[in-house]
Amino acid sequence: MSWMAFTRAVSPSLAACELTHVARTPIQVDRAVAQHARYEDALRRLGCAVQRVAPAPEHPDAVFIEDTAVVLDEMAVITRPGAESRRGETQAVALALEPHRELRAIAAPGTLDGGDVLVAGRRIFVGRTARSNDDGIAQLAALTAPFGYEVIPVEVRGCLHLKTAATALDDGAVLHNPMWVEPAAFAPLTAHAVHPDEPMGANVVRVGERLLYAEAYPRTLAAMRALGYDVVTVPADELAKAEGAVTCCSLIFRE
Ligand code: CIR
Repeated sequence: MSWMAFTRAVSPSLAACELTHVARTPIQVDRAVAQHARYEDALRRLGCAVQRVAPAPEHPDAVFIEDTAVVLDEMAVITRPGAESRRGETQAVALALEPHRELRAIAAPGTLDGGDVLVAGRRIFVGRTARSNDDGIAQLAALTAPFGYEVIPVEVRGCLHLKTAATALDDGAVLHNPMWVEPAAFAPLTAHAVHPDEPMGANVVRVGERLLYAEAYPRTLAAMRALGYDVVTVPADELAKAEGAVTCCSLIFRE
């Protein structure tokens, strides 16, 4: 078994990105491009074959490819992003995924962002947010139920996506920020909290047993390592100015 990571180039128009909970500050696109390249290198070091989907320079948020699809072992679901400005991002991702998975799609009036979809084993936790509505969540549940997945809606408050508030460390544990999501929502999984000084630190990429994390959250990093997790870090602060975290920049799946 091998791992594949789809990524997408940082658009020159990144500074015109959607922003919801993050104040707009100047974004240095060159710096974001350099951080993105280091992120791709780190994915390779974790064992992923990295493939870039065709760039979409007209879409400021295209680098955040995670939002455009939910890729499971058995199939993939092309999303219908909650932000209208992002709907044109999905077509090229569907084309790139087609050789790898059978595809399904979320249809109007459903909306779903991949950033709201947290898969842990056969459980799929989905954030109810401004980006993902009940219709989109119900469609995802109907599409994945035949493969034995259970979709569990989760209330999220104060941040963009469920995965801003919580991500999986393994199939039995999540890292979360209790300000934005109730740890009980993930029961029976163990919920570890971020360090209170690092509210944006709940987003971690998982490649099998190994984790990729932003270097900006050293206290939470130390806690993860103390729990025995194997974590590599990358700089990601320029992409964070566009309200994107590490999971947002890839679609990772088994080949
Ligand atoms: C947006 O608001 O859509 C982008 N500026 C950030 C998307 C981040 N994606 C993610 O968390 N999965």
